[in-house]
Amino acid sequence: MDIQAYLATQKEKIDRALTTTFQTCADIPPVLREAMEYSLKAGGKRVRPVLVLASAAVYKAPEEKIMPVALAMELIHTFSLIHDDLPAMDNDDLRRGQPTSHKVFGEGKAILAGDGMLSHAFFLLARLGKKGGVYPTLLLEVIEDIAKATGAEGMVGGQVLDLQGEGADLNEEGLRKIHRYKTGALITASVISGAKLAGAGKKDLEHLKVYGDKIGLAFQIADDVLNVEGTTKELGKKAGSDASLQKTTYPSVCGLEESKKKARQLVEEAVKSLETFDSKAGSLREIARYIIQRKS
Ligand code: GRG
Repeated sequence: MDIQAYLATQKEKIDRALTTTFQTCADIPPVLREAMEYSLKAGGKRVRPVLVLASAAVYKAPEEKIMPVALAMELIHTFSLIHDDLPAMDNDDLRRGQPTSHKVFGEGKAILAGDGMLSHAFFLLARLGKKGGVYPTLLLEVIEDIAKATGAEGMVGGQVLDLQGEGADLNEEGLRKIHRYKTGALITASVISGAKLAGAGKKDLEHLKVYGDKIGLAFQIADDVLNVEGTTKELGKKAGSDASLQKTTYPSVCGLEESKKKARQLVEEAVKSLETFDSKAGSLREIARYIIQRKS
C-alpha cells in the first residue's frame, strides 16, 4: 500500500469532520470557538485518529460510526499540546507551524481552549451511546480506557513525571516510563478503542495492546530524535528545545544511532505482534513503519 496516499486521504476525512465538530454547539462564546478551531485547523499529522480508524478497519467497522472516537482522540491530543506549550510548562512559541495558542489568545483563553476540547471529546464519546449501534457497557469500557489514558495514570501523569525529570539524572528505564505514560498511553488507547468498538475479541485486543505500546514508545523516541536532527521549519515547532530545557531524552541517554536502532526494533516487534492478523491489518503495519520514517 502507498502509506503516504493512505495517510493523506485519512487526514483529509478527519480534518473535514473536525471542522464541523463544534457546529451543533451554538452556545460556545465566539472567542473560545475561535481559539479551539485555531489549534485544530493549524494542522497536525492526525496520527491518533488515523490509528482509531485503522484498528476499527481490521474488523470492517463503518468509518462514520467510529469517527467520533477518532475526533475525540485528536481533541484530547490537541488539548495536551496547547497546555504543554504554556509558559508554566514547555513555554513554546511555535506549534504546528503557527504561533502557539497562548501567544495568540493569551494564557487564560489558551488554558480554557484546551479545557473545552477535553470536555468536547468526552461529550462526543458519551453521545455515541445516544446514537445507537453501540452497546452501552462496551461504550462505557471505551470511555474508561480513554479517561485513564488521558489522566493521572496516563498522559497527565506522564507530563508530571516529565516536568520532574527536567535537569534530573534519569536512566533509560525512568525515561521509558515517562514516554509510555506521556505519549504511549494515548496512542495505545487510540488503537484499542477503535478495535473494541468494532468488535475485536480478547486475544486480538491483547496483540493490539502490545502493538500500541511498541509504536507509542517508538513514536516518542522518533520525536526525541527529530528534536535533535529536524529543523524548526520541518517540525513546525522549535527544534533543539529538549536540549535547551535540559530534558532527558533517548538521544541524551543512549546516543542518536542507538536511539534510532531501538525505535526500529520496537517497530519490528509491533509488526510481529500482528502476525496472526490478515491483510486487513496492513494499514496498522504500515503506520508502524511510517512512525519512525516521518520527518515531522
Ligand atoms: C495540564 C491537564 C494538563 C495536561 C497536560 C501537556 C500534557 C498534559 C501532556 C503532554 C503531551 C505531550 C506534549 C506529549 C508529547 C507527545 C508528542 C510527541 C506530541 C507531538 O505529537 P504529534 O507529533 O503532533 O502527533 P501533531 O502536531 O502532528 O499532532
